[in-house]
Amino acid sequence: FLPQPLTAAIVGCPFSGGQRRTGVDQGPIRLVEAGLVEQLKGLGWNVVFDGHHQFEEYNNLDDAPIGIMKNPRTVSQVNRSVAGVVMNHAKNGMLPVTLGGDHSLAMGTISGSLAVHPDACVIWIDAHADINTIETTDSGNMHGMPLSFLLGIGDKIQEFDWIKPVLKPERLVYIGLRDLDAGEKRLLREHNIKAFSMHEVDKYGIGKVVEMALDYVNPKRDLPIHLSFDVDALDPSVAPSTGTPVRGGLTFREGHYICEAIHETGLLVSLDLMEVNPSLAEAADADKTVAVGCSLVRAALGETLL
Ligand code: B3U
Ligand code: MN
Ligand code: MN
Repeated sequence: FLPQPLTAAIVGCPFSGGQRRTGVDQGPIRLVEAGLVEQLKGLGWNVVFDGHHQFEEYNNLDDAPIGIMKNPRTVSQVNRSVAGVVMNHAKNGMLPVTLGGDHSLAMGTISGSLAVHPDACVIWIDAHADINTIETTDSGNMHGMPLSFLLGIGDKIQEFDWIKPVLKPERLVYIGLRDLDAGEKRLLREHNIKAFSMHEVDKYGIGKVVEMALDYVNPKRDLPIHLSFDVDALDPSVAPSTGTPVRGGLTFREGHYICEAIHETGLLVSLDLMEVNPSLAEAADADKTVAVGCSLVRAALGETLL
């Protein structure tokens, strides 16, 4: 789906308004400082660094909660802008690599990439399902909600009118889940959404799980793929510096295997790496999390072990 020569557009999104903890806005800055742009060039990609988007015009919105959703107007407007940026890169034949920032940003990245690749499937790697609606959310944090907007599930909220329900439930698959709210479990069942939790990773092994996930969402291996990788899918021993770590996660190799296997399909058109928060841990743990973030992106863009 991508023209040669292959070009990646790195979109820095230092945005933290979809959750409570500061510092996740430093994620993209640290990933780029660690040399991600050069590393991808080293793999043979042309790389356009699109800068760190500041979203200044949305910093001082009058933004009272809607229901218990926090910063709703800011989250909405930031994502509207991200959607435009990602869409333009995709239209220009590039592979957008969006660096978060919190995972509410997927409202924008997926809206943008599916505007250009309407039959793309979404592979969502996360400890969490991020599918809460205004009715089900307990925290009000919008990084736990992006998929409900993209799927068009839950009460319509005027402030988010611009988000079209571009994602069909049968085009979404999860890997790595292990911390779902009761309401989210119900939504997955009601909408028949395919998920491979850590239980299935343990049972079948990561190789089989990725194959089953692709068989479900991309049976003929002919649809574009948007990969949305929340670094908290990894075990906290591997990626400690993230806002909501949950024990029992993917190993270093399991996380990389997912990225490598998706690269091998040749179908990847858009990638998110989200929730790297370098301020939450000792410096060494932050460095470790930034380094693993860079290496996941390299694996998804073709780095091999041999
Ligand atoms: N499901 C919970 C917790 C959560 C979701 N995403 C993260 N945490 N990172 C919620 O707040 O919606
Ligand atoms: Mn997430
Ligand atoms: Mn998560």
